Amino acid sequence: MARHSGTPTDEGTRFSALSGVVVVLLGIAVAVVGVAALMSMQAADDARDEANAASTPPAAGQTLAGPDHATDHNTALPLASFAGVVPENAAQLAEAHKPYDATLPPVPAGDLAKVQMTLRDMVVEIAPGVKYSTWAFDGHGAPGPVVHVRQGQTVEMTLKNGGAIPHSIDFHAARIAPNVAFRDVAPGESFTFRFVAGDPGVFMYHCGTKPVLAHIANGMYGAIVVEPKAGLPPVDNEYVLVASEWYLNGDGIAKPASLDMGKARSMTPDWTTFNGYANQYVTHPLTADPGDTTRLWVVAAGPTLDTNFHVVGTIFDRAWVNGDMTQFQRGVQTVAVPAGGAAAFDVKIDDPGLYPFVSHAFAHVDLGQVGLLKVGNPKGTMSH
Ligand SMILES: [Cu+2]
Repeated sequence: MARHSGTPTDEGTRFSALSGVVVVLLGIAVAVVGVAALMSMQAADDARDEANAASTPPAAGQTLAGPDHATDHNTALPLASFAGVVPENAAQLAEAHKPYDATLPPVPAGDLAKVQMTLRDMVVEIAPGVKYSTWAFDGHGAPGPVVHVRQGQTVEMTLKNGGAIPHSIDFHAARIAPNVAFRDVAPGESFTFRFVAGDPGVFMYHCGTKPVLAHIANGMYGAIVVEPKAGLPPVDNEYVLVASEWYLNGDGIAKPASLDMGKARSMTPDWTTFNGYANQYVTHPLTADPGDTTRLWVVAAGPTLDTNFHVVGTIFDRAWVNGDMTQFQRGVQTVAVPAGGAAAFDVKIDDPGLYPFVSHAFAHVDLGQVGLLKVGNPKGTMSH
């Protein structure tokens, strides 16, 4: 930054005193010196003003003009991606991360299944060292808790809003007037409604408050499994996987990121995940014994993108496509699970090994929607 040799007032005083003594003797010469001094003062002032302008951010609503400055409303700018941006110690952080428990919880006894969730605004990690400010069902981060009931049970849902703005909960497993049951719950309030889980399957639940895109993108989603009354073929392990994507307005490393609505609208996520955290079941695999049949309940929460579910190294023995529990397909390799939809899969695996489960739309794998089913206790790693 340019600096004055003195303040404008000092400079002016000195000039006046000097000119008073020598004006008669030097006449024009002094006038030339004086003009030069004034010009240099003016140049220094201009330089200072320019430096100040460059270092001062524009006021709200004001834009910087000129070819070297982008305006703050230039929607033609490309969206900055933070895909794969993690701190240097990401590997240790991934190890230290406690994975979301994918195990299907048991069905509660009796005819009434009481579910209580308190919505909280909280910061969670969505990838190693990557923090995000979520709106979280039941203080879980994303997804919310898995609800597991039996067909015919009544679900009594109580949503308490501990957050800063209104929220709601929409169960895809319910046949109910949404304007009544899925209504907005104001901050500090609690709301209870009931529905009969009459249709078996696996369903999404989510906040339905407008704009729904923002509420789902901020982590307000989860899975409900409605076990058919007649039961299903017995299996050895059951896991729930909720696929979703995250749209970040920063890398989330130095400070938590929050939603970039422009990216959410243009469907360009920074991370895609199973159960809310990139690659968590690569570092902490789901497990099975050789010969086990494992059931995977998969929900695609979106908010917008589908999941093309595939398990590498095997073929689905049973695939309840679209969560239709009245029939299953056999010998299927990949099943599209639409955003807002779900499906269930059985895989019987005899050979010990590491079996990746992925969205086979491989950009999803690159962004973190991949995990491992570890069968037996094999050595080595799997590159997916
Ligand atoms: Cu909400």
